[in-house]
Amino acid sequence: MMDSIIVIKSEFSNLINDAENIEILEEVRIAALGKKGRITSLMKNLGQIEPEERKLMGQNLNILKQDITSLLETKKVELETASLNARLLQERVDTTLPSRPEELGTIHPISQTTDELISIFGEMGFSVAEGPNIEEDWYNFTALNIPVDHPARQEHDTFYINAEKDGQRMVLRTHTSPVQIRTMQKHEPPIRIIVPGRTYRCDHDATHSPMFHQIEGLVIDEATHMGHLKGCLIEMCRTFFGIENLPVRFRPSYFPFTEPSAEVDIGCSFGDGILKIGEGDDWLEILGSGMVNPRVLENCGVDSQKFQGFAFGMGVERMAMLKYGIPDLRTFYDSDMRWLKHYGFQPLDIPSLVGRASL
Ligand code: 2NL
Repeated sequence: MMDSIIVIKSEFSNLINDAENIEILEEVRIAALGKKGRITSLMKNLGQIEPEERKLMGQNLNILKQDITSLLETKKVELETASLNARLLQERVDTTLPSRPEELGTIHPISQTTDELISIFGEMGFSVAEGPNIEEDWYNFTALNIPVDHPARQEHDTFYINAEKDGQRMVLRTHTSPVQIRTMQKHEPPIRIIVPGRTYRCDHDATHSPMFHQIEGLVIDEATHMGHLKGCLIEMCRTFFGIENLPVRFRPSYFPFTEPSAEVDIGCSFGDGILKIGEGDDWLEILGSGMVNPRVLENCGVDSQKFQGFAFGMGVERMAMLKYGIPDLRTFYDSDMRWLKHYGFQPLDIPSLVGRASL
């Protein structure tokens, strides 16, 4: 019996010694000390041996169990340390490696141009107002003195929505003016806001997109007059295009919501089919404007005997195309990465404002 204990000890010692990993070591433990393990079985069988041998045998088996347990424990720590060291070696971070190249996006010319115009008007004391893209007919047309039979109200110009509010069909706003109407209803003059945003018209060809962007402006106060309109828009044109003496011309026009109305042109040349802004004796239309029609003021609950003001509107795509030489309107909405790389901007790059004394 004692012989077999010595053999068992040496067998398991060798197995423990040779175990290459934790899994093999666990198998060895089960073979020795598991429920049906060799040492466990011997201990279970103690009762069947002669009482005079049993005591000594019991003591020796206990010592064997302790020895094997302690060998297993030592080997386990050794294997765990080795495997941790191997992992640490393998997963070591090489901080000298160059970083992987990251594709950086750019600011879309529409966002850039909108931000530039907001900055320019912001300096003049305007705040930004926004409103819903889906509008009630009253805010988009009626309040603006656009008659029921006006061509703009026709199905082929306006997207009518399959929804009604107070018996009125809803529309996708055809201009950002409804936001000015809402502002006048809500706030007492003085008002000085610009309204950038998406607008929609049922029109799609080389020079029209069913969705496009506008910036409109509205100033209402007790003594606002045409001189303020002219000064404000001349300043905006010259700052936006970065040309100090840019010729700006006001040409009589008509809008139902303004009286009098004026279209604003800037000086340019078209020689050899190439457009140059700020030189030559041609003119280029860039925005519409006028003194707010008193009917519109009254529609919004503003006392037209006490208050008057001016308004204007421009297309952001058109302003961007003229300033940045983008030839085709449709490319704005293609999400073509090469186009965005070429025409896009880096954050905080607002060229028309760089170098101005006040910034
Ligand atoms: C254009 C012309 C314009 C307005 C927009 C406006 C808004 C209110 C009252 C009066 Cl609430 N007017 N907006 C006025 C004149 C012209 O836009 O050609 N836009 C691209």
